[in-house]
Amino acid sequence: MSSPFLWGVASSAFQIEGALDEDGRGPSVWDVFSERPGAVRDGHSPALACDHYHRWAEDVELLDRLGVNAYRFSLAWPRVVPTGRGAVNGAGLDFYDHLVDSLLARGIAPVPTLFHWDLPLALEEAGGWSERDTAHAFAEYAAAAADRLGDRVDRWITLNEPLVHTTYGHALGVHAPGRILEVPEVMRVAHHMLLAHGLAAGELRSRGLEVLLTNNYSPVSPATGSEADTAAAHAYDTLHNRLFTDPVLTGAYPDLSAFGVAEVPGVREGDLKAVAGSADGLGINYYNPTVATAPDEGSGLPFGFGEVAGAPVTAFGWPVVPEGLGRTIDLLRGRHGDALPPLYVTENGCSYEDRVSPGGRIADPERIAYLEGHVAEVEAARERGADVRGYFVWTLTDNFEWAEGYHQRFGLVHVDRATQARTPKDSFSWYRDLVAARTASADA
Ligand code: GBH
Repeated sequence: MSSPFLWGVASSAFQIEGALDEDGRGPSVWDVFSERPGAVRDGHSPALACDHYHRWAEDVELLDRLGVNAYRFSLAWPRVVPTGRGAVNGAGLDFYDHLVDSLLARGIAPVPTLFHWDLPLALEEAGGWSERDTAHAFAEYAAAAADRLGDRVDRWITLNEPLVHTTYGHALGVHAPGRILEVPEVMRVAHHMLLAHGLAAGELRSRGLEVLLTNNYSPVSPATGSEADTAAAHAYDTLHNRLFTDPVLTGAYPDLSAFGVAEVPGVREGDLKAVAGSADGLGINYYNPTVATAPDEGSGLPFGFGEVAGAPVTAFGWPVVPEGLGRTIDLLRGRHGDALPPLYVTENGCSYEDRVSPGGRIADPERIAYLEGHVAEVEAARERGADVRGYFVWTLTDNFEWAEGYHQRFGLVHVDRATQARTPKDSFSWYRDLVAARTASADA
């Protein structure tokens, strides 16, 4: 019997857990970055987040009510290895151990991500992702996590969106660790993250486990047919859709000359071998497509951003274009053919302002329309022959949205910031019904 299509939701440790000082967790880059004045909108603190560390059983109940057969969450590296390298914190692993058991008892497949941006601070203080050692530390942490949970969890995601962590965290400085490096040094960070993925994949596979890498993808069009806009779109595509994908599928970096990089710094003999063929599946995080324009003068980037014409936007200002998800899947298939492993949509979702009605009901028709459109794209792509094996909504509960603090609400479940009360939105019932219908027809 082939395994069933995964219908799930996704979350990440730092965005929901809180309890930053409990049971031996060490500090992460986000703990300190979020305290920098101006780093997080209105100075919102991640200290409590959704208090999931204490309310996880209630959140698993919500998953049960939702009827999903998979849950993507992340392990906090600083809980498992508080100083990044060396001693493993058993109490940190206990938390995920209980979570996994509780999910399995309800027929929900746990899909853990090992790194969703919360690097142990001690590693950052030793140079972070600029240091090759960080990749080795990650592989050791992956091994420790797999040794504890691998008897019950067979599918693992190594990194979440290494591109966002690389660029937002090390080039733009708007995410932790808040560094602003020159382009070649940014590429060194990228390489060490890819190497980390490759080394961790080796550890996981040697234990008989399946390895996924999750990237954010965005299909891009030039604003006009001009040569300059076309070159800009090409550069954006290389960065977003190839930098963290081509080496994993083909063992080679794409041409980075648009970024003034002839050779990626830090690449040693054997590195690309460790990375080539290192994914049994690719995770796609898709939110919106991009329109590229020639860069503004002195921008330092080989592209600028245009408007996605005619599309409504979410509260975050992101255009809503479901077809972009189908386009993304087709782009990867067209580009990589037989080298493309099975695909999983590991994140898809949108933020909207609350509309709490007097009875306490939360109507979010825009979210339902967004998800409906994107699910239809996944199903149409499968009919065209794409091997897509899962779809995960970002996210279960409204949570700490990085530099936006609690301003962007992506949840199927509303969280009252003052009381932590969870209230399922209309989209929760809509998704529950969809999952029930799809899983029933799969059983038939
Ligand atoms: C993901 O990142 C993260 O994995 C997750 O932690 C986060 O909470 C979630 O998405 C929601 O943000 O400028 O209009 O072209 C998302 C990565 C990068 C997707 C920026 C949208 C640009 C929108 N995002 N991107 S736009």
